Amino acid sequence: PAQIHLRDYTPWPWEVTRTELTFRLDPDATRVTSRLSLRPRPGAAPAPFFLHGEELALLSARIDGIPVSPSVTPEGLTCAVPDGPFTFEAEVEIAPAANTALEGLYMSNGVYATQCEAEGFRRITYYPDRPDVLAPFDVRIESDAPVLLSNGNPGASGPGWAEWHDPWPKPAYLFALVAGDLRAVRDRFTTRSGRAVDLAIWVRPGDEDRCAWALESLKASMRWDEERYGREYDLDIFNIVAVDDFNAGAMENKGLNIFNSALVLASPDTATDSDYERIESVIAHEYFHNWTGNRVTCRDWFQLCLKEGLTVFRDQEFTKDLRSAPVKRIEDASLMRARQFREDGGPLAHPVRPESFVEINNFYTITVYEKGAEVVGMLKRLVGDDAWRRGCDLHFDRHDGQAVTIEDWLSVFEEVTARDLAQFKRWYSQAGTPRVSVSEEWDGTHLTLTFRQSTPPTPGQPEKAPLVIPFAIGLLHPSGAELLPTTVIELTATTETRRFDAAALAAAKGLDTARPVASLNRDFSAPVIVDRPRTTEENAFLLAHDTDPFLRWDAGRDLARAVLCDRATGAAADDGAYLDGLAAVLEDPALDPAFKAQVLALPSEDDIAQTLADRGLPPEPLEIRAAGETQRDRIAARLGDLLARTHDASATPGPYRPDAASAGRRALAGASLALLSRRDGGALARAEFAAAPDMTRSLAALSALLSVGAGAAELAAFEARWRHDRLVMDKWFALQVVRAAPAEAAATARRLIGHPLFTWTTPNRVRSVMGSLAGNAAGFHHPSGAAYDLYTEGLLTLDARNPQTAARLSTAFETWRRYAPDRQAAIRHRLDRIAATPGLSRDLGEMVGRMLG
Ligand code: BAL
Ligand code: ZN
Repeated sequence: PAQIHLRDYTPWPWEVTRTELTFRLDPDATRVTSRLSLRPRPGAAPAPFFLHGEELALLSARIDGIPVSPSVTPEGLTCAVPDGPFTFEAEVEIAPAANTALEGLYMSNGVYATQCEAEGFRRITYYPDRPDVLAPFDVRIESDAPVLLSNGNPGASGPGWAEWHDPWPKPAYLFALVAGDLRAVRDRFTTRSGRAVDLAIWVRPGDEDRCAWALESLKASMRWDEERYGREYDLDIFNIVAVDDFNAGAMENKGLNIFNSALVLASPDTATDSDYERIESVIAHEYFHNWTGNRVTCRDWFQLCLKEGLTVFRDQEFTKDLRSAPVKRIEDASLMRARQFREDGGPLAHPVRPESFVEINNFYTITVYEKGAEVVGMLKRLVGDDAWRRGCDLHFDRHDGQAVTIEDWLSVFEEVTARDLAQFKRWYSQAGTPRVSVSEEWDGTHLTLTFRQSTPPTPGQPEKAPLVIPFAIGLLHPSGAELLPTTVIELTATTETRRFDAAALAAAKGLDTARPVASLNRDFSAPVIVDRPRTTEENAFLLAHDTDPFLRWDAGRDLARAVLCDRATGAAADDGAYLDGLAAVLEDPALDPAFKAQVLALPSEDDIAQTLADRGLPPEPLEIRAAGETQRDRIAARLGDLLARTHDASATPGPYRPDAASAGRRALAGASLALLSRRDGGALARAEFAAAPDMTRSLAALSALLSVGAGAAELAAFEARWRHDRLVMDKWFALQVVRAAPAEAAATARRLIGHPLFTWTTPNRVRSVMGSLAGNAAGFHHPSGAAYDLYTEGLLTLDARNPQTAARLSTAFETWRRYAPDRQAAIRHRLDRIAATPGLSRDLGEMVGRMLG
């Protein structure tokens, strides 16, 4: 299949001044009539008139009302057209019920729904399906379904039909249509300029009582975007629809967001604290796209990070404002290290703005989204809050209604700051995680820090140039006092040196002169690996004294990582400082329970595997699992009484409330319970499960039980109670696989695939088994190879139905080269088998090809 390159971009030679669509809905034979008003783009070079179209049956076509016979291929149609303005009309037939790929128009539980980003619209009708072609849309839907929705504002309607008009020009990827038997939960929002907006969340009958949180989150998002960015909503109505079958989390279609139901529906009985937090942030993310993505969109798909990195950054800011900023920063940094560094260091590494692709769906990645957000965060740090806001205002003013590039985005900041961002732009074009190694020299009064940056080669990019790295540091006196408060150093050259007069800094505080401890990359100010191994003493000191919460957590994490790596490699492990540090954190009444819960969690098995691989030691997943188990036993044995007190003190009596403070207490109670279960065989967890007042505590107790090999009766009781509830059952499927012992993980997953409620057609259910199997590292990599086989079979089964989700899940194999030769050979064998399968999708084919390199 062909590679598409950024360098080949050319604008489309025509403009669409209006798009009119009529849908006559039918599960097996939907008729779509389109009427496009077109005119040549001024100055465009002559080119054949081509419209994208895939899996469409073309029934008729007309130009200016006269029938024509376009030449049709599997990718689209071409046709001779007049030199001046003209109309192109087509009638096509499509079959939504047979669409299991969930791209274009499909059906989920009898409801018609669409997913057009990135290139799904071409499965609906013939169209210039590219983000730089924008048009106002008029849509008419004919169907006996009781609810008929599309983008924009509602127009006329009658029995069996409804019209919608979207005045804001948009690309086809933002088109949406929904039709079915749905119920609305409604509210209203008045914008700061006084415009009344109707809000509605549309759900399946029976789900109405699970919409309150999403509505609250939506109103909070609308208010926040007005206050923080001066951005108001711009239509009379904002609709959100929940559907069960959805490839991703949600989609920001103009005025008609479509969500995976798992990211809308919440009640205390059925959703956990993490679900509540995630719903809040995804509702915000999709809403924020109304300006960053919809009003200002991307010129081409290489610019995806323009809208995604920026919108993730905005949703992160929103969560920080509503909840705990330090805890959110720890969560985001953990995700970067656990998942993005892994992508950036493996065969799938690509720049935040890729330069070529085969299938754009394969580039909705953690690099584009989360590293893209980190790059935006660094830009804000470098230009400062004031210039940041002025630059954003200028971006919105200048580019409203346009499809633009990263160059356009950066140029507004160059303009408001008179700063040259050419070197900064390398963050968008250069893949790989930079390393900053730091060496120290102490002469008795001055501390000299030398920073050396380097970025390892990545596929297609053997050479790397230095980046602009905003590196936040602080200095601490050995007494624990802060000598140098957080200071951002801009690293631009390969090697840079900074000298600090520690004696003067100490004297100013009335302290004696002593070698300070450096606190590096505070607040995770840059998404880099800091190469400056800290001693156990330094980590213990920073965990106890740093003023930067991220660094405190990071120091604790380093202590745990060192102990686990030692255990996993058979070296003598000394966990004294780690256990003392944990005890001090738990005892500290000034610390936020959510922060304590973060410190109490061990690094993931993947984190340890990556750390060992970085040291040139092939990781052994079973040894890593055993190291974690031993360490948890030791924490429970040594801190058991403190954990029991922590657990009891974290109780949240009274009705469930999803606020951050209550959720933090439940997180700490849950983490303590899991460790306490190692002492009491699950007695306390069993009691808590029986009395659990909400899903957060029910699931925490069940998880604790399964972790110690108990919980069979509770698992059965959970299933009996929740069998009818697809979202809760996803948790039931997932937990068993995640918590399965290594030798049993594949068999557990295989058994669940045979469960009557398992289906390959609902991505959430597939992820709950397959994704969870990949997440159980010791089970996935068990030497029997049983999980590799099951996973390979699963990917192939799924690929025949849903290539996009199959391709995403295939990333479970991306780390294969970090393992010992026998395991590498075992995984390679499975990748080869997938690659050799006839009829493999373009999506999965590209991913496997890149992994095999
Ligand atoms: N645009 C795809 C879904 C999202 O990132 O919001
Ligand atoms: Zn997004």
